[in-house]
Order: sequence, then structure tokens, then C-alpha cells
Amino acid sequence: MIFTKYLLKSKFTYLLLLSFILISCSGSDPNTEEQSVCTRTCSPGFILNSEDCSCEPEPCTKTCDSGYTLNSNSCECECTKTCPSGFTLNTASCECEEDFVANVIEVETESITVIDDWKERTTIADFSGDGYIIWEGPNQFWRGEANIGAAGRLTYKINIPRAGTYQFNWRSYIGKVDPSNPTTEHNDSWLRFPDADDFYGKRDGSIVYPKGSGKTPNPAGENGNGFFKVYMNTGNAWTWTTGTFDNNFHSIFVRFDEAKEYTVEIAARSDHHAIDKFRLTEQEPE
Ligand SMILES: [Ca+2]
Ligand SMILES: [Ca+2]
Repeated sequence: MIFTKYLLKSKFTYLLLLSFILISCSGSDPNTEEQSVCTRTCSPGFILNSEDCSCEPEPCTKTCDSGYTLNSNSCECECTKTCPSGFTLNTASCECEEDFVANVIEVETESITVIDDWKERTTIADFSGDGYIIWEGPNQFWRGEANIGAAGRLTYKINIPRAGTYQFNWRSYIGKVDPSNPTTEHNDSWLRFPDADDFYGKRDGSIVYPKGSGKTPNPAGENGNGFFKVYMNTGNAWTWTTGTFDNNFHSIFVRFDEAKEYTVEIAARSDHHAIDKFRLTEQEPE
């Protein structure tokens, strides 16, 4: 009897406990209520996760053009192009740009038949080609502007492969030493580009044109008829140093606006100025 009584009491307790749990669970939970009315606004690029009411980055679904790779963190297309040899990547434009390779035109002065008192010689060592040319006639300076470039005018034809600006240099030698002026005599000849689009001397920001070109300023020293007096001041050696403007050395530049044949004129000025060859070196466009 005692056992039965205990069992009944125990069953009652169990039911009471069960009822209590059921009542508790059917009641509303204030936390759950708050989550279900999440009205958060997310910044651009983020979307609302309604489950935990958080803003999450939008999934990146961008497609990138060829040469670009998707950075999934930033969702940006980044330039990862690889350029072929001879090209360099411009990271700003993501374009492969062809590397500048200068065209160089070199002409042996003895490649034409010389006239007047120009002679083709091989006496001075270390020339290239078949020899060099040297003016063995009288000096052709300070004879009046009308005579500039008139005597011993040699004409060379050159093929310019690409329009642009080229630096002019000749390889020359003082073929006779004046003891009192060893590097300022027998050191120059006349030069003109009659059909080029521009022909000038340049030193830093200073640009000069030959008299007769119609352009100014003109250099100090003799010049005229579109000719520059072109000189160097090296003794006992061939040198590529080539410039104009007395006591204010300006290098020589020529602009050709088309890829075609142009004319170079070299005329006699100082006797025994020897010229082995000349060169035009294309300048990289600025
Ligand atoms: Ca001179
Ligand atoms: Ca030569």
C-alpha cells in the first residue's frame, strides 16, 4: 500500500512538471520576436542576412575582360596582362606598348663620287668603309653669305624609315694641325638638309636655325643659305662630336615628317677637314 501511494504521488509530480514545461514553451520569447522584424539597412555592396540580421558583402559575380583577373576580395578586375618581348605594359591603360628602338641611318661619305677638291683618302688610320673624304682645296669661309655652301657641295640621298626627329653626327678628323690653333682650324664643314621639315641646333632649351631658313634665332659664327657651320674640337682622333654655334656647342637635329627619301648636303669650308661617315639617330618621341 505504501508503495502504491508513493507511485501515485510520483505520477502526480511528473504530470505537474510536464504541464509546467509545456506552459513555459508555449509562451513568447522576446528575443525571437526582435529578430523576426530586422529592418537594418546595409551600405552599398552589402546585403542583409535576415537569419542573423547582419550585413554581408554582396557575392562577387563580375566577369573580367581578357588580360584582367578578378580580385575576389575587392571584386575588382585587375590588369595582369603579359606583354610579348619588345613590348612593355602600361599599367595605367593596361595596354602593351611597343618599346622604342631607334632607327639609325649610317652613310659612308666616300660612297658617292666626290667633286671639286674633295678627295677620297685612306691615309688617316681607323676609317670605316673604303676611306674618308677630305677637302684639299682652299678654305671656304668668310667669302660672303652668297657663297656659303657653294663650293664642293656633295649631295647624299638617305631613306628615312619612320617619320620623326633624328640627331645628326658625322665622324670627322682634323686632317692638318695648325700649331697655334690645333683644335679650331681644319675642323669644320658646311651642312644643310634642303628638304627636311626642320633643321636646327639644340642645347638644353636653346634652339637655333641657320640663316636663310627663314627662322630665328640664328647661332653665333658664320652661317647662311640654310647651312650650318658644323664643327668639333678634338685633335688627333676621329670623333662623333658634331655641333654648331661658336663657343656655345649646340647638337644638330633634323625632323622628317614622312618616311621617305631626303637629301643631305655637305659642302667645303675648312681645308683638310676629313669626314669618314655620318649618322642619323632617331630620337624617342616625347
Ligand atoms: Ca674652324
Ligand atoms: Ca668612310
